[in-house]
Amino acid sequence: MHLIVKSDFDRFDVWTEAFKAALPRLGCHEWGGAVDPASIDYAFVWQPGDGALRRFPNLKCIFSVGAGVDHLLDDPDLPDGVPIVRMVEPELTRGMTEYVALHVLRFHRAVPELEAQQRDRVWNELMSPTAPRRRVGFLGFGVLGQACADVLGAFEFDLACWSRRPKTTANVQSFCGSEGLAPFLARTEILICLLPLTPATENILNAALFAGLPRGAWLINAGRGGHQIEADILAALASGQLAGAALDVFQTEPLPAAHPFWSHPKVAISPHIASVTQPQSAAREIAANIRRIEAGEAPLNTVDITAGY
Ligand code: NDP
Ligand code: OXD
Repeated sequence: MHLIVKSDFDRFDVWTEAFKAALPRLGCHEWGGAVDPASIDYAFVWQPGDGALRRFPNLKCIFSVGAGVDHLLDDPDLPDGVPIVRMVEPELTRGMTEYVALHVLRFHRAVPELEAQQRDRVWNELMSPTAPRRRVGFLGFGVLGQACADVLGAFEFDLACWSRRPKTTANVQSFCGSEGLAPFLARTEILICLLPLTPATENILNAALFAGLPRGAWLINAGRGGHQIEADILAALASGQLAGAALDVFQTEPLPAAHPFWSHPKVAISPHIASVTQPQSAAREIAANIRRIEAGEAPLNTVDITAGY
């Protein structure tokens, strides 16, 4: 069994070690190295490039390094009929819960304003409500959104979600479909985007959506830069419709040095590291899926190519 690896984030030797521990009989090959393409059974890739996976005629499965698969599905020349598995692994999920909890608490407890006051030596007793009176909403309520809701639920935030299909999670009000979006937005003070990037969700974070939020809402986007119209975020911050934004993803990455977000006092930037796939735990999940495939079973966490995620 042979796996070709193109990760971009971690060194090839880190992944080889992790795969060796998880599935010793799996041969690992570095992308771009000398290998017979016909010998490759599995691909583990991030942004392989258009048509690149077609070079491997005997692929049984493509594993995405990331949870998002837009980097694969935008290839017009993907091999036909090969299942794609997105990344679902416990440490990636944990990392996202940390990022989301950090920024929800930061906005909820007015940390940006308190830091500005400290800089100016201002003693102004800013009051925040407690969590049950803060309305937090998730755009996208899949693996990551649900794990974040579990963590925020421990504080008893008032939670809601918007997804394609209805959810029945305890203590999370469910909205779905286009008719559910307006009522979801109207009740959401802190909006968290954890959607996949698909034709249906591209540019969803736009002026019309911000206008549907209560005035002075906060935005957290850890989905994809393609979800956000950046000029609309800047306009909503200028008008006060948005009070602040925490952005981990951008239309262009790396964020260009001249972009106004860099120096914006109401924007917290991170360089697409809200959460990162961790080799040891990810290799265990991939090994489990390879064992399933080798036993004639369907892999878990496959992508619905028609839905785009
Ligand atoms: P899932 O596939 O588990 O969840 C996706 C959610 O989005 C589901 O609730 C789905 O609805 C909903 N959704 C999809 N399309 C629509 C639509 N048209 N209208 C309404 N809801 C929709 O994904 P994950 O939670 O694992 O990951 C989400 C995204 O997070 C990834 O695709 C990736 O882009 C991003 N990500 C970013 C990282 C970072 O570091 N910034 C790290 C990891 C992921 P339903 O439940 O009904 O299917
Ligand atoms: C992911 C990402 O999709 O890192 O996992 O963005």
